[in-house]
Amino acid sequence: MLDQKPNATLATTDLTLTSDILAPLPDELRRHLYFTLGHDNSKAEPHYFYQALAIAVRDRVTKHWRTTRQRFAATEARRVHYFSLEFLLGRSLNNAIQNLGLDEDSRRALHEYGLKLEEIEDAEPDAGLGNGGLGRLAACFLDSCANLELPVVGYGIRYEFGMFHQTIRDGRQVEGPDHWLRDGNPWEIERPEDTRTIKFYGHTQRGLDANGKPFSKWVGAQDLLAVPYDMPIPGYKNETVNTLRLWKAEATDVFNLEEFNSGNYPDAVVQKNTAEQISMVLYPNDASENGKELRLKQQYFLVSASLQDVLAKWVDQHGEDFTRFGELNCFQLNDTHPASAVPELMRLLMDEHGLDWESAWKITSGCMAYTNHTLLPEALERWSVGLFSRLLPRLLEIIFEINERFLAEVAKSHPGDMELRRRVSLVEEGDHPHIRMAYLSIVGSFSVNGVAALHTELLKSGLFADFYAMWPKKFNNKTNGVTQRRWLSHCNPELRNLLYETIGTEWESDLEQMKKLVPLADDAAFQKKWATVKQHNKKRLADYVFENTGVQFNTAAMFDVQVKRIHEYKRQLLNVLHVVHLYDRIRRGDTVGMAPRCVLIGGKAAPGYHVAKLIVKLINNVADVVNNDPKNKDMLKLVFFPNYRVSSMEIICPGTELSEQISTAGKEASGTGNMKFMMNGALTIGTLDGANIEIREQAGDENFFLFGLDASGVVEAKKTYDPDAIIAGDEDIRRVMELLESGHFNEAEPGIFDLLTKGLRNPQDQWLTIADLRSYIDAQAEAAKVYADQKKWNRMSIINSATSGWFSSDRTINQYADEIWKAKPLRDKKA
Ligand code: T68
Repeated sequence: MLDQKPNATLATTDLTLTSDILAPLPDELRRHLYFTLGHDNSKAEPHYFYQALAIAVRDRVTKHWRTTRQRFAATEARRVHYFSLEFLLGRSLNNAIQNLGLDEDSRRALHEYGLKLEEIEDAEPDAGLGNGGLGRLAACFLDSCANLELPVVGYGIRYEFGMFHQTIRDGRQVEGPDHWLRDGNPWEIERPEDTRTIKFYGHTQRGLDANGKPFSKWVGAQDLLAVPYDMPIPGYKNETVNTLRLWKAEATDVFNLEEFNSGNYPDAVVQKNTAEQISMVLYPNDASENGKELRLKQQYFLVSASLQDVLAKWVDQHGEDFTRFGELNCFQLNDTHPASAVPELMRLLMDEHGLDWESAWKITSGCMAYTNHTLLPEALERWSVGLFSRLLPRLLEIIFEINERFLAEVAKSHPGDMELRRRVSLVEEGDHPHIRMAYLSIVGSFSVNGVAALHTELLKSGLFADFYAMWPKKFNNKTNGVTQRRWLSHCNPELRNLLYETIGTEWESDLEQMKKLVPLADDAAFQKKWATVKQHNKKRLADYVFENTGVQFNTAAMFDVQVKRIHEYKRQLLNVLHVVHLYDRIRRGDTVGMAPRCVLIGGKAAPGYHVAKLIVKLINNVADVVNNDPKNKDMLKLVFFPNYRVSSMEIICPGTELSEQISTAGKEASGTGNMKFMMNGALTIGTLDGANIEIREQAGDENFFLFGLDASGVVEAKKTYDPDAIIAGDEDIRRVMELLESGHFNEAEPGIFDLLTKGLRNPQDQWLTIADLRSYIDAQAEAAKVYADQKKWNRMSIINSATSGWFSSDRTINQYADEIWKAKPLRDKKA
């Protein structure tokens, strides 16, 4: 441990300084409204109040941000750098208010203007810098790292346009731009002094150095700049504020003087635009790679800027001695998107810092760790060798050498096994050879993890079996989690208060404390309070649904919700088939045992994913018919919720009673929405897939509505799958298909859903929707039966919340820190 004295003194002086400058929050709000923003009366739009309050709160965050940096700088602990192309943060104001304990002050400050905190918070645009689970996981992880006081920095891209804005026109998804930075972002601070230069294109040049050793140099490249913007990540009431560093791309010269002097003004500015394209927009594909040059540029841009950042700080502190670099740094790669970190760190260590291959490899492969998030083959990244050699010629050279050395090792350990060498090669041979980014990540890392127990087992036995056989110790599981600060405490204030009065406040930092609710599951008085909270949250959700869709939900009905990206494997179609089945029963007057239901489906489809977009259209068409059928007297409602995002989940999840987690077994790596619903007391209807399995283990089999084939059942069933036979043999299913195929839901547009119905009947249908439908309908009927017995339902609901402790991202991050990162929390020794 270094001597902390000089820094401690500095920190104290600074603290006094900043707390002297900051006036009480109401005064700060007024000051920012007047001086910073130029408004001084209560008629200013909520947006200005949001800005003023955000700046006032941010100033208070800044104080701890500075002391956290100093604290980290003063110790020699292992640093973790979390590399991710996505951070789906959502809103920041409430998070900061909550974590700094400024709720009352903020309310008081706004009260003077007759305003409510909730209205003001609504003016903040979501930071939608991610597609779905993977990006939101990164955001939950940062929250937990700050809560646990771990020295972790997030590195990402400051996309000018985040996840697209979804509207529904004639039942179809229409994409619009998400210009979230238009009104400025009070949560970021530009740090131009840490700008880095990034290279693209050019070629390599080989030669011999003064000692006769061969070297290769990257020459003739085009340069552009990476400018960092830092966002504060406040820990929960612990005076720790970590950093998320997001890079913006800029041209080296905003203005090309040569072009200008030759009279070509427009071309002189073009360079700026080409450079800035790199951080312009988030790719909206959540589960398929698309091979676009700009995407590879984004990946390398993030990786190179971040690694240079870490190395520059290292050199500042340690000079050119890298002996302990591997021991004191760890890079966690969020999927393969930042996988070029492996060859890039090699390049920087060798070409910029003079290390030899062996030393550079020892460091690199000792400090990279890779998380896999998918088993879907279409999502596995492969980059064409041609593109790589044009864009990143020196990196390709390094990848080839990594591969050569790796295959030589394989040849030694498995002499004569050419087939194995072909299978594990980082280069997929063929007319158009490709680099396999997952294999590059495995070979270049000391740790490879999946995100739920089943997922990790499937990686080991399937996708990565050859590598598992070679390096069994590299592979480990880290079941995902979510932060209870946002996904329970913040989004469900009534439940939070009930928990405060019942089990205290410790659960906010230790979710296992929820277990204390178990003995209360059958307590009539507690059940009543529990049910009242849920009822209020359902009312809030019903109002929200009405505002956004014009459809009125009956709060006495069961709220049945599926929100997530639209994808065939997630089987929103299965959900629709069940709704059609209920509708069919209502039309036939067969409503015995049926619970009134309001079904909500929401999520975005990748703009180029035709089938997913057609599913959105089907949901909307079915909703239209069902909601307007005179026979359906409030027994059944269906809505498609538009523009589903982090801030809508904050209202949707507390009001949900039944959580739909119905993917084809073996396809959903983990799921994290399932965990948020569980915490908030929803019951899950689900398959044995991803983290559902662990949810059922924690809650107990009797508190989970299970249906469908398991992962091995899916593999088996595919061999003899005959959906036509199943349809013909089951009267309910036959009627559902009949309604769909007769054009009942698309009278004005005949045939538009044929692709979907034909897909369902296709024996090659990968998602086995028809195979699971009977079992799903039965499990839904069971859920309806239990719902009629509210005492039983409430008991199950309480048990679900009470046993959700395992799904806190604090638990997940503790496991990453102990088992992968070997990182320790830096406790503030308050003098
Ligand atoms: C999700 N993956 C998994 N990918 O589907 C989900 N992909 O089961 C898991 O819970 C979650 O990751 C967290 O581990 C994604 O969300 C993407 O968003 C994505 C984005 C770009 C390219 C590929």
